Amino acid sequence: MIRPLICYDGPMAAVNKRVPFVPDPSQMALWPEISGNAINGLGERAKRRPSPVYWHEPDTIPHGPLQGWFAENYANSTEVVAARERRQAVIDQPLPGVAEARRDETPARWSELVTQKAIEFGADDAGIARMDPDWIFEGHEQASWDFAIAIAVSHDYEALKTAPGDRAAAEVINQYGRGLKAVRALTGWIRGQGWAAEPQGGPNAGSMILIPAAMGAGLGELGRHGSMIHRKFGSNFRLGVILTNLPLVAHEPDVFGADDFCTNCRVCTDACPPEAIPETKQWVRGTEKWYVDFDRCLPFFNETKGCAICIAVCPWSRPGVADGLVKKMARRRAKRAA
Ligand code: B12
Ligand code: SF4
Ligand code: SF4
Repeated sequence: MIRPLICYDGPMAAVNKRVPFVPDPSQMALWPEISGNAINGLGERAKRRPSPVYWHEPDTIPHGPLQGWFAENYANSTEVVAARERRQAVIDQPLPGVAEARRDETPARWSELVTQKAIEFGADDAGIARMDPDWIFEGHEQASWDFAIAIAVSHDYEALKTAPGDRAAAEVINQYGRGLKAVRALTGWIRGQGWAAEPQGGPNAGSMILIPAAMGAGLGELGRHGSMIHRKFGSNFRLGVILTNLPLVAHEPDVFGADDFCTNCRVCTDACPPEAIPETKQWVRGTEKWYVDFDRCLPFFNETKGCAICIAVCPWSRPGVADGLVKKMARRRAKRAA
């Protein structure tokens, strides 16, 4: 029996999952010997930093040639190409140097100012985490940063729910552009106050993994689909980060019940055409967490201009739903505690 797809009426809703996805042989001819799951540390119980797996310099990673295949497959849509050009214009804007340091504010006041500025510069939400060097990819060097400011920008749901396809792909790139604009403007503002700052946030992986920083900054929880769930935007958002030594006060993680909800929901698992989303948490580099099977996801992702079905079908993503689910999960916690 095919399970119904809840909260989703995009084109893949009609896909019969009994017809297995068969990747394009021209893509698979570039597939390396090593599994991406092995690079990610699937099954490893000891803690270690993440290894670069995708969206790095192509000649430094085994799956690098597949990034070229993705780019060729991506270039046949005018909507997508135009969105990429707009995003590149943001990346090409130079950043200012670091001015003389202002020391007239308290860390609490700087924290208020940076979160206000992030919103003024176009972010939809922002939070602060104490920097953890374990978020830096293996083999990457980074200065010693004290804080990671994480920002979220939501996608337009009407565009995202058409995933996979050109409209959703262009929307993802547009939001990368908006996120980068906010990240770069805030980086410039912090440098203008006299403190070092560096932008992170795509479209390539950069030097760090963004999700644990954003979780630490209170932007949400990790969902079964391997992306984060925010209490307002659900899974329907992108992340950016600013690393800085500006003295700040870190926020608390925001645990509102998304992880708990995922335990009894399998909408993304059922909707993923290559069946890349396992039913249970897995051990990965010393943490038991939700995990997406890289070797299953990537071929479909590459052939569908970035897929995104899993974040589109997630019940938390539909506008107006997340608030009610937050309340429902709070009631469930209260009942369990009674
Ligand atoms: C490489 C990459 C991919 C690769 C491979 C991902 C993978 N899981 O192996 C591919 C191309 C398949 C991919 C697909 C997608 N991606 Co992607 N991806 C990245 C990128 C650039 C690096 C992540 C990475 O190297 N993962 C490999 C290893 C580290 O994965 P992992 O161990 O399973 O860890 C994952 C999570 O568990 C979490 N994480 C890492 N360490 C830890 C530690 C702890 C304690 C916890 C709890 C979690 C956690 O982050 C990892 C995210 O992949 C990040 C941006 C960044 N710099 O972080 C975006 C990013 C994770 N992707 C994102 C998204 C949205 C997607 C897609 C939905 C595509 C789309 N069109 O938007 C799909 C989702 C499917 C999936 N597989 O996750 C967003 C997530 C936003 C959100 N709401 O959380 C990010 C943050 C980009 C951004 N700037 O917003 N992605
Ligand atoms: S992005 Fe990957 S994990 Fe998500 S639905 Fe598509 S193939 Fe599945
Ligand atoms: S679709 Fe369901 S299981 Fe998947 S991430 Fe969203 S809430 Fe969790």
